[in-house]
Order: sequence, then C-alpha cells, then structure tokens
Amino acid sequence: MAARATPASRLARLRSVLEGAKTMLIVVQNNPDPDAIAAAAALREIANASHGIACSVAHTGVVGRAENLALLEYLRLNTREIDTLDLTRFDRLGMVDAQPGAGNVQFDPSVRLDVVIDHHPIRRETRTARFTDIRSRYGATCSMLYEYLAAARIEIPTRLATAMAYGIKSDTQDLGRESTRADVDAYLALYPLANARVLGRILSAPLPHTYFARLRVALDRAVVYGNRIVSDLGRLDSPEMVAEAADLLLRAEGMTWSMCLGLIDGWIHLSLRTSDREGDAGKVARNLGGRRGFGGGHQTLAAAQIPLPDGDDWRQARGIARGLTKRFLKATGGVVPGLPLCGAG
Ligand SMILES: [Mn+2]
Repeated sequence: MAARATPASRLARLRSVLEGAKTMLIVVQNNPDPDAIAAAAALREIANASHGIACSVAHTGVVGRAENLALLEYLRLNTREIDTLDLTRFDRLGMVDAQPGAGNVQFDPSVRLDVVIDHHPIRRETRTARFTDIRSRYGATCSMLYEYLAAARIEIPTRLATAMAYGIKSDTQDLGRESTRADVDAYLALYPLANARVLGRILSAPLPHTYFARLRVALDRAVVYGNRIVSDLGRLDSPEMVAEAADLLLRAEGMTWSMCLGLIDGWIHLSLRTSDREGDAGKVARNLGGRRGFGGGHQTLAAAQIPLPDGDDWRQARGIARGLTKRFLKATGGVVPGLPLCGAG
C-alpha cells in the first residue's frame, strides 16, 4: 500500500509522467461543462508552465450552452473535434473531469492514457492509465487541479482563476451540492484572483431564443408523480437542457427527485437529481443505463445514456422513455399516477 498521497507527492508523480514531452492532448467530456473546460485549461497551464508542453484540448459534441461558449471564448481555448485528430501524434494523452469508457466521453478505452484526473467514481478502464488521480468526494475537478497549481507554486492567471472559480461554482451549485472542505478552500483561494465582473458577465450571457422554446417544452411536459417530477424533452441537438431542466424542476415545491430525458443522435440522454439524503442518484442512473447504455454519477446528481436499438426512431424513443420513467418511479418509491406540473392544457 502506497503512502498517503499529498498535493506535493501527486504533483511529483504527475511531473514524472509529463517529463520529456513536447505535446499533449487533453480530452474532456462531450458537450463540456465549465468544470471540464476550466480543468483542461488548468492542466494545460501546469504542463505548459512547468514543462513547456504545447497542449490541445479535444472533445466531441457541440458546446451549446451560452455560458459555456462565453467561457471558452474568454479563455481563448480552441477546442478540437476528437474524431479529426491522430492521437499517435501527441506525446501525451490526458483526460480531465471524465474517464475512459464512461458514457459522457467518446474515447477508445483501449488507448492508454497518460494522465486521468477526475472526481467521478473510478472506472475499471481508468486503472490502465499511467497517472490517475480520482477523488469522487470532490465536488469539482477544478478543486483538484487547484491543489496541483498551488503545490507547483504556479501563479494562476486571472482568466484561469475566473474559469476555475466558475467551474467549482457551477458543479457544486455555489458550494451547496456535493462539495467538500477542499472545494470551499479552492474556491476561496481562486476567487480573489478572479475577475468578478467577467464572471458575472459569463453567468448572464445572452441566451438564444431557442433556449426559451426548449425550456417551455421542458415545463409543458413536466409531470408530477407524488414527490417526483419527470420531463421528456423530446428531440434535441445537445443534452445540456436535459441537465439544466433537471436542476430547475427539482426546485418545484415538494419534489425530492427529478428526471429529465431527451433524444440526441439516436441516444436517450437522461439526467437525475435528488435532494433525498437517503437516495442515491448514481445508483439509479447506473441501473437505468443498463447493460447496453451507460449510467453513473454522484449521490445527488447523475446521468445515463441509452442507445436506441434502431437508430434515431422517434416512436421507439417514446416507448423506451416511458419504460425508463416507470423504472425510475419504481426505484424511487413506487409508481403512482402523474399530474402535469403546469396544469392541463
Ligand atoms: Mn465536474
């Protein structure tokens, strides 16, 4: 059994893996969120400042959410589509805020990664990476990356500090969800280095009108089953509204669970939230993901992706969504009749 890891010992191990490289590709989840984007920028800073490594950041799927686009632009982070890249051309491969083989990242799990830093529960495929740091108690990957930057005594540029503070803030809902002392410490250290005005501007980035149309669908289709609420958003071009609607609907009075679904490119994307301390959203999501799909996450928030057997078939998707809703209800207290959240018609 290895000695207990400290920020300094983790940094030393990370450095030994980065040593000698000139280029690195940092892979993040599909449709990356602020924690993923800022964590990639932080790893890039460490690799660049300490080893002169030139880094590229790659993902699949569009970044649709206005706040996340504003963040990418502010960080001047040019992300690349992973399918267009020849992975063998990079000296090192890293992944942050995700793990190989997980449902939210398109990455051949047989390709050996050099660095994996994440705060989701550890996956079998991750163990083959040369350097892994998985701490599922942490609310944000940015909080972990902050410890590396501090241990390396790297002066954190304003843009990076702003992005990392936002990453922690958004993954933990202002430190109120799935956060630990380490998240609070990282946030308190980063905030004074951040540009609060820019942070405010990113948080209130202009929303495309289509956002409101999708939000209306989510509200119109929300059905209350006792203390649980479910909304099937139908066909979407990115899964971000599924997660956002799940957050919002959990706030409806009397609700302790929310589940939202959407159909994207032949896959049903599902987001789960709970405020029930006895509940385990990660476990429910794993079960809903089943053998053909993926599912997992934290105690209060989780997600699953389920492929449609016959591609992008809308009617089939509706049937599977109904089945998933039933299984969700069974897993969280039983099937009861549903009532529309916003009244009939
Ligand atoms: Mn995260």
